[in-house]
Amino acid sequence: MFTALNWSKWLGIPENYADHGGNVDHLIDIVHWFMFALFVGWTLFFLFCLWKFRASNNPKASYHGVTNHVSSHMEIGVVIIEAVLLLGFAFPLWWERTDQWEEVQKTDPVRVRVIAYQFGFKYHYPGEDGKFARIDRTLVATTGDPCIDPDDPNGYDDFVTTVLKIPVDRNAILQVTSTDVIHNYSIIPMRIQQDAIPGRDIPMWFKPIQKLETSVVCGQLCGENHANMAGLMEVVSQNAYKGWAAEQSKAALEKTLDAQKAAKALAKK
Ligand SMILES: [Cu+2]
Repeated sequence: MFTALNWSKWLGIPENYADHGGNVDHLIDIVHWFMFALFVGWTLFFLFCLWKFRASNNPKASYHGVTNHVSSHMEIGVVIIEAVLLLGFAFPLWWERTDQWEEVQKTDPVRVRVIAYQFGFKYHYPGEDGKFARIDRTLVATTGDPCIDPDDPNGYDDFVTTVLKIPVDRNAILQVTSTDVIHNYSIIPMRIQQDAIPGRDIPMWFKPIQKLETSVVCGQLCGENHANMAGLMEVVSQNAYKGWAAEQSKAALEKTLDAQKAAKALAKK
């Protein structure tokens, strides 16, 4: 019944593009049905009180107050419904998500580090070898610096972009961090967000189910330009992603090797 009426559309919730997003929307729908029922119920009760206790009918104040237990029973009913929401929907949804963590690792997910900063996002990809460089936070040169250790061979083919590009129908694990204050990395069409905390890499994961070009935003008030802290995200076909990532990785590797050659030549002189 809930899905048939599709309240998410009614509520103006943007379209979902993630594998797990339907469950999130379902919960939002149920919570809104419940709030709607409460709103109607309390409004009727309020109107009933206005009518029943009107001055013309009750010229003398009663000092006994309510003598029946109807309102207590209603309160208990509300508590029960809230418990069902929490135990029957919210917790299982959370369980399902956290339980998946081990499984997601085995599915060859795309891994990207997300570096939030005042005021934007940068993305660090591990390159063709699939291995991230060692991260050394003491190397931070500018705000948003991914802090890649230049001496780590695993990082020779790592590349950094300003747009998040990931393939469709494949799990994505984003390791979210920040170089300055606390931000929040939020992708609304993917029904996911994660705080970006300096000094920590916190994973968030999802699986896009459709190609899409959308914006990502900062969901945590982080400074005077917070309102403009938005970036771009592209979900492309698996082939398009493969080609693009290989190209970026190759270019990064060539650049690193050229720089090393130049440094060696300079050292010889
Ligand atoms: Cu921010």
